[in-house]
Amino acid sequence: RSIIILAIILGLSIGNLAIFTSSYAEDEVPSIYFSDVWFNVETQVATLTIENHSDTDMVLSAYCSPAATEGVTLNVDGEAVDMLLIEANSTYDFVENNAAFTFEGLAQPLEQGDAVPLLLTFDHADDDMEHHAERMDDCYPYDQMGMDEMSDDMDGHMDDHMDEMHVHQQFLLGVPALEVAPPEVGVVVLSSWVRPQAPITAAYVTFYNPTDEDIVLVGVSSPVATVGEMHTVMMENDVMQMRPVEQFVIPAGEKFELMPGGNHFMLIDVTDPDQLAEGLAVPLVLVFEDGTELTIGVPVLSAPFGDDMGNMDNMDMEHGHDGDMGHSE
Ligand SMILES: [Cu+2]
Repeated sequence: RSIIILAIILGLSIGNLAIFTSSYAEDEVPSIYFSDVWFNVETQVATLTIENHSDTDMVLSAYCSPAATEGVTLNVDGEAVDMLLIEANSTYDFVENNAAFTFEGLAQPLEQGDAVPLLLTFDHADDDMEHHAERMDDCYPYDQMGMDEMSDDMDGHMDDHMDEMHVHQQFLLGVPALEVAPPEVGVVVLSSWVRPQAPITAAYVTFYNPTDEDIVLVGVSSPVATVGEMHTVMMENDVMQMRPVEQFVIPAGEKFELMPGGNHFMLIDVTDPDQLAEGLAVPLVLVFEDGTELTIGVPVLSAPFGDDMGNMDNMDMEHGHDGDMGHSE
């Protein structure tokens, strides 16, 4: 958010700017979101479904992953394409359109139990093509990329495009490597992150339930930790305490946001701390009331994506902080 404010201040004085944002108002659901996100271990390609709920045609203009050291390639009908048009109020299903992402330069083929980050950048389709983000093969650290792109834009195109404002929307996805397509669960993952910590870490997911029935989550686990728990935070005798809960209810038609200082997933007894290094992603298995299990990928980050400056209020609530908050099992 600080970057956006900075960009607006710069924009007022310079008259031209590019804004990268992944954030949206607290209660709002973003106009673009994703489902069926997975990397097929057999074909070694990633597919997803993109829903554009805005009245604006959008272009998927850039895509990259720290795991793909030689870049991410987007193929449609076997042909490499640079951009993908996602029309206003439409859904683009990669499988139906014979589209797929290939991760070039992976250290080794992905297997079930792996997950990789994928950064997607969208522009308005009617923007000047010059302003569309460059292909970004060097993807990490994510926050610096936004800044570089912004300054490139201001240096390179300032004279040509005075008084224009271009809004780029960026989304950092986690892509789980799976043997079979993920099941339909009705719930959408809007964003997620897990802290680069061991032996105990916390994961935060923002869910959206577009259906007209509540969806109940009854369990969580991850191959990177021995135990997964769902926790809530409550005040007891003026002390913040985390307590395990049996379920999280994702209300019909609403967002349900896990966050530091609130509801969260706790991964206990991390088996391989190297897997929880910033810039990677880990799988998280969500178990729903009807027994359906959905594996998602969760990027490893020390702060939510798009929140580059962190949040001082949240810092005090960090797990492992030697303060007032403790576990009471
Ligand atoms: Cu906890």
